[in-house]
Amino acid sequence: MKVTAVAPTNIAILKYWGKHPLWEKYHIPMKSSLSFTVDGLYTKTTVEVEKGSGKVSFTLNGREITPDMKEYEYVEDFFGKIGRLFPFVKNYDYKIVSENNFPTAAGFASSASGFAALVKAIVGAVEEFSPYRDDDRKLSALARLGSGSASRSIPREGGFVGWWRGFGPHFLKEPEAYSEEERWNIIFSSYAETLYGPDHWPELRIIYVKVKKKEKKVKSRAGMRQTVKDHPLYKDWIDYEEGQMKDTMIRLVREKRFPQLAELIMRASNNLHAMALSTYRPIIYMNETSHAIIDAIHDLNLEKGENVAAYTFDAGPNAVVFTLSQHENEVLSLLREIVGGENVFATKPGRGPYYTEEHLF
Ligand code: 2P0
Repeated sequence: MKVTAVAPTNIAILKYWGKHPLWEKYHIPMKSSLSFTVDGLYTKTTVEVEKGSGKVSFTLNGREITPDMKEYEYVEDFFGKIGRLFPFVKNYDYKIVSENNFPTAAGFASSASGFAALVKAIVGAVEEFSPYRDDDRKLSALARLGSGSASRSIPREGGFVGWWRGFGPHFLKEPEAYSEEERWNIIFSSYAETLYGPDHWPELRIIYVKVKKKEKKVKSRAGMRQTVKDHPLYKDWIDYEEGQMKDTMIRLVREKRFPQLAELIMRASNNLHAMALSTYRPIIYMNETSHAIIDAIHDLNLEKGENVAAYTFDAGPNAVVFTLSQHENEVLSLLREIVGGENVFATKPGRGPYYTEEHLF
C-alpha cells in the first residue's frame, strides 16, 4: 500500500517552549500554544508499507537518512513510541520518501510539517489505523510524539490553531505510575484543533524573512529542556501566557483586531527569546539582522500611529512578519531593504494536510 500526504508548516504566535518533565518523552507541553497554518510551505511524504518486521528506510530531500544523521534519531524515536502504543506498527516495513517544498528563498526547515505529513501518510497506509484516520485530535497527539510543533500542522481545516497543554493533576506522577488506559488518555489529552479556518481573515499576510546565520544553533529540544529545568521565572511565564495571553489572543483573532493582536504577537516572541537568553547557559537565536528587523517594524508602527506589522522569531534568526493586505507592499519593501528581495516570501494562512495521488516514487 502506497500513500502520499501533504502537510503545511505552521508559525506560532504564542510559543511552545518546554515539555512536562515527567512526560517529556511524550512531548506534553507545559503550556498551550497558538499558530497559523502556513499556505505554500509544506512537506510531501510518500509511505509504502508491506508486511514485515518494522524496518524503516527514509529519504529526505533526496538524501537517504543514515544512523549518523540527527533526523535518524528523531524518526527512530518516533517509530519506537508509536510501536509501543500501537503494536501492529511493527508488523510492517516502511519505505518513506519525504520532500520539503519550501521555496529556496524561504529556506525554512521544519519538523512540524515533516512529522505531520509522516503521520498522515502512515495512518493512511496502515490498515489497522483506519479507525483513527478521521480523528484529527488523536492524529495531532500522534504527530506530537514526533515533534511538538507538528501537532499544530494536523487539523485538516488549517487556519488558526490552538494546541492545548492537556494539563491536569495527572501530571503529578510519572507515566509508569498509571495503568495503560490512564496513560493512553493522558497522552491523547494534549492535542491541536482549528479555531478559525483560513478564510476567517482573508486580509492577513504572513511574510517569511530569511536571515543569514553564522552561529551554531542550539537545538530547540535541548534548549527548552534547560529552560524548564532551572529557569527561575519559567513558571511565571507559563502562568502569564496560559492565564492571560492565550484567551486574549484568541479573542483578537476572532474579532480580527490586528493592531492589538500585533502587540501580543511581538510580546510573545520577545518573551520567548527573553526566556531563552536568560536560561543558563544562555540560548541566543536572534542576531543583528533579527534585531534590525525588530527595530524597523517598531519604527514603522510608530510612524503609522498604530501597529500595522508584527514580528515573531523561533529557534533561529529568521523572522516571520504578520501584516494586512493593505500594508503588504510597504512592509515587503522595508524587509527587502534589510535582507534583500530573494530572502522574503509572502504568503497567508492556509488549509491543513491532505492526501494526493501524486506519489514521490
Ligand atoms: C513553537 N518552537 O511554538 C516553538 C517556538 C521553537 C520556538 O516548536 O522537541 O521542534 O520536537 O517537540 O517542536 C520548536 O520545537 O520541539 C518549536 P520538539 P519542536 O513553534
